[in-house]
Amino acid sequence: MFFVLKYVQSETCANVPCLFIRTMASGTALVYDDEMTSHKLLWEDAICAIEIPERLSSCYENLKRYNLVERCLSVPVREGTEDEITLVHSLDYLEIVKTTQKMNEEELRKASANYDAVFFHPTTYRCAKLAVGATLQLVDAVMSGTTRNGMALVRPPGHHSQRSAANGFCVFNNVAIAAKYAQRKYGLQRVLIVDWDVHHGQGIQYIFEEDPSVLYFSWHRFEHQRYWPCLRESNYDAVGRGKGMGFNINVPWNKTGMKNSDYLAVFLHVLLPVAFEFDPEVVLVSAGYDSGIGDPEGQMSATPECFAHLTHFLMHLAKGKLCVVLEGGYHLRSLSESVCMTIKTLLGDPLPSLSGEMKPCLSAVESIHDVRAAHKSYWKCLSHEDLTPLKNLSTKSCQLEQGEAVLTGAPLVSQQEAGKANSDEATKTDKFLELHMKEILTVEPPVKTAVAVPERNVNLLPSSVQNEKNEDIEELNAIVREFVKEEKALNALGNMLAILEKIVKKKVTSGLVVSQEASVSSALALKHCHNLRLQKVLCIFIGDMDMKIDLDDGKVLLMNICGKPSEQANTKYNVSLNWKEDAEKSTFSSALFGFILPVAYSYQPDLMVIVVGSNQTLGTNGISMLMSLLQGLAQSRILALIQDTEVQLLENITKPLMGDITPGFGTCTPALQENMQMVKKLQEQLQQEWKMLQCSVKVSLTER
Ligand code: Q9C
Ligand code: ZN
Repeated sequence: MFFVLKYVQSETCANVPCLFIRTMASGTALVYDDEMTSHKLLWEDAICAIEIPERLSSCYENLKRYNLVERCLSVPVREGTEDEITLVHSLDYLEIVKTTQKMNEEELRKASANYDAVFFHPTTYRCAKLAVGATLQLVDAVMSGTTRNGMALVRPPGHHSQRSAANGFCVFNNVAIAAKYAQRKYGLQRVLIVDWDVHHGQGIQYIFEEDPSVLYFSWHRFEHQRYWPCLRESNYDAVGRGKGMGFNINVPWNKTGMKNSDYLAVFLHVLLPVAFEFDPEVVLVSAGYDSGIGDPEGQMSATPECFAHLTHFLMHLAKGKLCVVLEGGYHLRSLSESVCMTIKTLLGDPLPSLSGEMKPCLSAVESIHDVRAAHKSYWKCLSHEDLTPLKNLSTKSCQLEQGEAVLTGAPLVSQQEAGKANSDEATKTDKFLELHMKEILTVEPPVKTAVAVPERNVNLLPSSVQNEKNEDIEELNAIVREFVKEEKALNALGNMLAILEKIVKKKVTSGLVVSQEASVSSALALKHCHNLRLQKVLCIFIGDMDMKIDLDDGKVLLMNICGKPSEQANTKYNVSLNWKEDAEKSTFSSALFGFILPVAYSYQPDLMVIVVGSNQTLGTNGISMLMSLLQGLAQSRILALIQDTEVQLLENITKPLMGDITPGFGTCTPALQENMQMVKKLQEQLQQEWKMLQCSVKVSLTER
């Protein structure tokens, strides 16, 4: 690696204090009551046997083990009222469920048999009311501003239940009721429901199918309609009906074994662009963890930290108002670790890096392609794509042949054999997770953000700052001297290196430096990263970059986002995004989700250096959004360098660094045509190098 500086310009040396900012208090509600463990299966039933009380208690135990319970605001449960339940369900159905309280086992069996995959217990009615009430308590805590976000751990789950029917372990539709309740009580116009359970929440789909005020997203194991509940309307072409067209998004998984990169690809290329365009006022998650590794139902491979990343993305919508509600999840260890990752993320802890190969599988890319094609005419963010659905839906692969048996994916072996194979599988996952969690959960730095800014800019920083002295500044100044041969900027650059070392030594998570010459500072920072033997550094330079970096060894990936087109051709490790300033102040989300994040996640950096130079073209919103969403990478290790002429952006950069997620990004008007074209061209150029860019099958089919 080798740097050429075009020029080195020096200014007077400002007195640069080094300040430290501690983590801000976070507000995460936890709604839980062990009374919801009383609902249980009283007879033998192979299908329902997995929905056990320990699903709830093991989550809570694991939260205690990680000291997460004490960090949350404990919110008591209550019963959902009849008025609340009938926001979604018929009175007749409510009365039927009510009658199960007084039934004997024989009667309970009979009542259960009226529905598909459901069991009633004498306490089911009470628990189902608590599950509704717990969810509404969470909505109240978040909507009233008592907490920023939170999670409700509930049983029975809700997303399969329908207006007049229980279904798939679900009695009352907790999340659907919550959406209606939030709209009524808080006058909301737009609610987003994200259903990451591995099953299709057909109950939620039916309830909001014609309602454009509720955007419902679900991914689900589908296997060309062979997987339960085997519904035609679970496919990607069910986009909503009437006024609700475009507001129902189904992503069918046609293969099992979907992994972190497949889930990430769907978020980046389908959910997030649409969700940011929709601009919800609250986000509700139907959080089933049967989409996680080891689950006997889902048969997928997503590891617990994947749920941290999914949560993190959603925390940036709706000014952070995020309510996560438990649905399925049947491998106890996988479920409870994933729940802990979700709550840690809600609390604002740095995220573990997403593990595994960052390349979506062909089947996932096909599903993504189909969903994007199906929704192209409803969402501006997809409208520029030249997408046609891959298959004519009337063809064989998507429909069951007449008389064809419905297979659930289980091999044709005896129940006993299958049971043994399942428990072997479960033990294997237990062992894997034991090790995996030790690997990904590293000790967190005691300080969140270190700052070096000139005295005159301190007032631009949030108030909770703390002074700290730099040791070893002389030693570092020697390195600076070697690099710039100038005395004036010595202390400023020395301080920058001190902060960089603190990040690498995990004494702080991130750093912020105001610099007189951003190009010089960043070149020096990258050189020092090299000295410190960092393997992968992602450098995003925003604005005019007055340095030339010769990169070829993959240790630095440079993206320059600027208004002027670059004369240099793009290469794998040196990319120029020519982003034109936009009078409409349109968001930058097409570049962010369509290019920057896919490339960054493909690269999996150990550290990020984010530089804001002069003439940046992203605007304050664009910069905030970029800084916020990059926090999911490199365990939030970011060194931010800001040209001193751009200090008005200090707040937009510092707040995301500190994990302050409250600012909204505003409405997402479509980007300029030329910006859209630029992103598309880059995607095409680099999708063989950075596989997370792949979201369409036309180019990649043969070359993969
Ligand atoms: N052959 C939830 O995860 N499986 N419900 C039925 C029939 C039912 C899942 C299999 C799975 C229900 C909330
Ligand atoms: Zn499920």
